[in-house]
Amino acid sequence: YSRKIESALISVFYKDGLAPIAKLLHEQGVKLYSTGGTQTFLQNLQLPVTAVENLTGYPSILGGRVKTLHPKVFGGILFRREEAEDQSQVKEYDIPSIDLVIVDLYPFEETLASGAGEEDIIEKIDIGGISLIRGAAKNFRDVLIVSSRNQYADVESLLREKNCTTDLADRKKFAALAFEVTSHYDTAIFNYFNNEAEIPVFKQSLSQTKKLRYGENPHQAGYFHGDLEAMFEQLHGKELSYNNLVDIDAAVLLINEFEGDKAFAILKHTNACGAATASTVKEAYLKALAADPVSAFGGVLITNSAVDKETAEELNKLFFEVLVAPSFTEEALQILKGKKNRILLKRKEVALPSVSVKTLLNGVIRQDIDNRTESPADLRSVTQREVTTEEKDALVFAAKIAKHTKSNTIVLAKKGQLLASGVGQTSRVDALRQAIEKAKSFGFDLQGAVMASDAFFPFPDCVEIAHKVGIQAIVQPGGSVKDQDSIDYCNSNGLAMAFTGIRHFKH
Ligand code: 93A
Repeated sequence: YSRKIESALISVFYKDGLAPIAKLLHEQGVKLYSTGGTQTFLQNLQLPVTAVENLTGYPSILGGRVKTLHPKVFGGILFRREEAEDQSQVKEYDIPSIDLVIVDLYPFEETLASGAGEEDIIEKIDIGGISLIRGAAKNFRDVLIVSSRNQYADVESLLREKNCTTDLADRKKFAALAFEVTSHYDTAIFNYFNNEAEIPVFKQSLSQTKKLRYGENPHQAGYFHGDLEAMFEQLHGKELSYNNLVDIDAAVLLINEFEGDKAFAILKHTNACGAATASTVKEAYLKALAADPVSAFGGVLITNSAVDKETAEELNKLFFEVLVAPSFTEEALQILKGKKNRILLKRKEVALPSVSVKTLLNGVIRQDIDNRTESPADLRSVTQREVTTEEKDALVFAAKIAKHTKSNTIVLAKKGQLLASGVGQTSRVDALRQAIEKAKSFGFDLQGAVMASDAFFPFPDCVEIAHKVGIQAIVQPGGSVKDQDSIDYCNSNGLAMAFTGIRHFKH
């Protein structure tokens, strides 16, 4: 299966690096066919070359869209050299043999990356070139394919060494490389067309990069890709850090749950250590702070209402990292600007993405944002004692916080106030124990408190423990095979429990 190359078709987008191999072919007596720009390039090297138009009898037409797509070209590449019928047909139609094809495709990906418009991008979808590659690779028994300028050096030394003769293994190796090139090329085109797979936030994010002082820790480099100024106006304080951004994101998503109520939340490491609703922002803040004044130190604070002077005076007593609010009164700003580093962000009204993305293994996972929020109507009483209207409000409040707390979580609350939560525990019982202990340590009486869980109770242990500390109403998604055990316990002890049917894992 040794083959001597007698003729070659060369059609390359980028001409650099082509000269040595073209000269070698000429020296070895190989007849050269070529397309427009490549032909000019070869002629400038003083190499004799036949225009592919002379072969086909057609000029390059449709602005170059059709230049090599012709039976004389593809017949010359694809005919089986040892098949009698193929031989007689190429003779009949006067099709010359093409033993080597060198193609470097239109740069589709490069054009796309350059930010070119759709028309330019579409024109860079190579049709003839990719067909030449596929045809020559398919006929590797007889034809050698060079499918990228990256292969010039290898192929040149091969041809030099063997005086333009190749054996089957060489040709098959280059055929494999060719299909790698074509599949990569078509995948890029597919990705461009496949809007489903597009990540709109990503597209926008890639356009702006901000180097952060560091990542999660000082020995990690950190960057933010996106437009922070579209989201916030920084009114005061030091530069936002990586961890600030992570917490602010969690804070924004949490506070968005409390539309309509004046709400305040304090976050540490993405979890709320305080959250409350009230008739004034000051009251909401004080209720949020009361849940855990220890954790609030250095926290990220957020409210959905204007920060006024009275609230600012209270806030000023706390050391905190960041405060996010839709607006600040002048007097409030005067007070809060008293501390140099304190970051004050005025939040603008912008829509948030509907997907979240995170790197994982050697890829990226993407999901829809968890945009299901419980309302009183979602709560379905499953116990003999139905949850009261007042309990419903407290349960919905607690469920909203549970949704934004790291799993496994249990949230304990009284109407409009987070009392304590267990966060990121490996069992739900641990989360509940943590929450109870914490609430008690900050002086809360859990009599009449309510409990929310991010996921179902696999056993009745949680309701038992909750009951023992005075919790009266419970909300959870439901769906465990042992749901009935928890329901039975509630029924025997006068507790009310509601199912939502909506699980809120957060990892
Ligand atoms: O527009 S095409 O898809 N139509 C063709 O028939 C065709 N034949 C070769 N593009 C075609 N090519 C490509 O032209 C090659 O893949 C190469 O990238 C380029 C070389 O054109 P020129 O020699 O005119 O610079």
